[in-house]
Amino acid sequence: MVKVALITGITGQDGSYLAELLLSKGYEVHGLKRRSSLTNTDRIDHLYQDPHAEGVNFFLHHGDLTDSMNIVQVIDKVRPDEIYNLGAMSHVHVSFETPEYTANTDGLGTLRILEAVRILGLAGKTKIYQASTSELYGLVQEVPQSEQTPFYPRSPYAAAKLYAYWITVNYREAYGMYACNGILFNHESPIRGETFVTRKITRAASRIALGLQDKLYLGNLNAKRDWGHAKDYVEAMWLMLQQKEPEDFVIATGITTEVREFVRLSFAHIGIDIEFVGQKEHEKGLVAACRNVQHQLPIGKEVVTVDSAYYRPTEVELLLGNPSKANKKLGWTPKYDLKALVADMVASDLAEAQREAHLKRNGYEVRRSHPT
Ligand code: NDP
Ligand code: GDR
Repeated sequence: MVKVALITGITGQDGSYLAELLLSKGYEVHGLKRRSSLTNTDRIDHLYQDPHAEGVNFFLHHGDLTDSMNIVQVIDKVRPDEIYNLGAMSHVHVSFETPEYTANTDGLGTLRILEAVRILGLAGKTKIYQASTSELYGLVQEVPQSEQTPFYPRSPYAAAKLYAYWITVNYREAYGMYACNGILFNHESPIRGETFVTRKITRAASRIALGLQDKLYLGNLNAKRDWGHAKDYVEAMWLMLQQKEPEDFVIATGITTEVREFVRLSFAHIGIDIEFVGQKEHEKGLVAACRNVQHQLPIGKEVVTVDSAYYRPTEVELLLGNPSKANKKLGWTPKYDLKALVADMVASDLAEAQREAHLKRNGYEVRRSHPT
């Protein structure tokens, strides 16, 4: 029997890698896609199949997590064996500007999925994965953070995800549903959104090295994150739905790194050594050495500047996960370390910057959005 999966957030970073993984395992994959005025399917275009062809096993459905009737209809039509609820307004800083929308999508959206499965009588059939987050830990209560560490959310995003976490636990306990939370720490990749800090850094370092950009503006350089690779993390999502009993799991590498260090590693990978001088909002990153770089940068040039516009009203300073339970029960360990992650992201962003530089040299204007 072919297994059927429904992925919300299929057009996002994790949705794309998870869809690839499930297709490689022989699943029929369905995805919820938002209507947008410009195409939002760049990350999954390589998976597209002509619906008129024989043996199609990849399908997209228009929908939105804020629309209960739509969710009920899609789940009724697909009747999935597994639902991966990855759809969310996932940017922590933006959630301070759109708190109500974030609560509706990230919090109530999860309820809509659970309730749809229940009222459609699929509670005994459909397994549900909820994309929970290390942001739940927020203000440090304990390090490293495990499944037992108390939560203290520090943003509208984290507060919405806290509701989603507990409603998932509640539906599991109240209705015996196979529903579980993956408490995933930060995971990145070459297709990470350009406004998350890692991708903003690898993209800017590549463009600065090729003379396409002058400077990189960042917020809090002291924050520490436990960064892994999204490819490893979608494996863990799948494993969580293949167990006998539904349980919640922390997924992390067990190593934490400062934002400042991620900057250093990314530039160094390209051949630019950075020296940080000054403190807090006056801190700057200056070129200390420049090797094998196409666009030679003068020593002492300021390439990183702190801009307090990127500070958050409340910050999560330190995340460090303890993945022992996932190591033991799921047999999960990450294949990528931070160095390999940086190498993968920089290689991809350098290639993109080279394409951009080539077009520019030949007189073509490259219209790109400028991430903040
Ligand atoms: P992305 O921001 O890359 O993708 C989010 C996805 O959700 C996109 O497909 C987006 O659609 C979709 N979406 C947003 N709002 C709605 C809505 N109202 N209805 C339906 N779909 C919607 O996130 P990631 O892939 O990085 O993360 C996946 C999930 O995991 C998210 O829930 C995130 O909060 C959570 N998470 C992520 C971590 C990480 O480090 N990446 C760590 C822990 C948890 P569109 O493309 O149209 O914008
Ligand atoms: P995060 O990721 O908030 O951890 O949420 P992000 O990459 O946005 O920030 C990480 C840390 O870097 C600091 N920072 C900056 N962040 C951004 N975006 N832009 C900047 O210029 C900048 N300068 C410094 C931030 O203050 C923060 O401390 C991600 C998302 O994927 C969530 O959906 C997910 O739940 C968590 O990871 C785990």
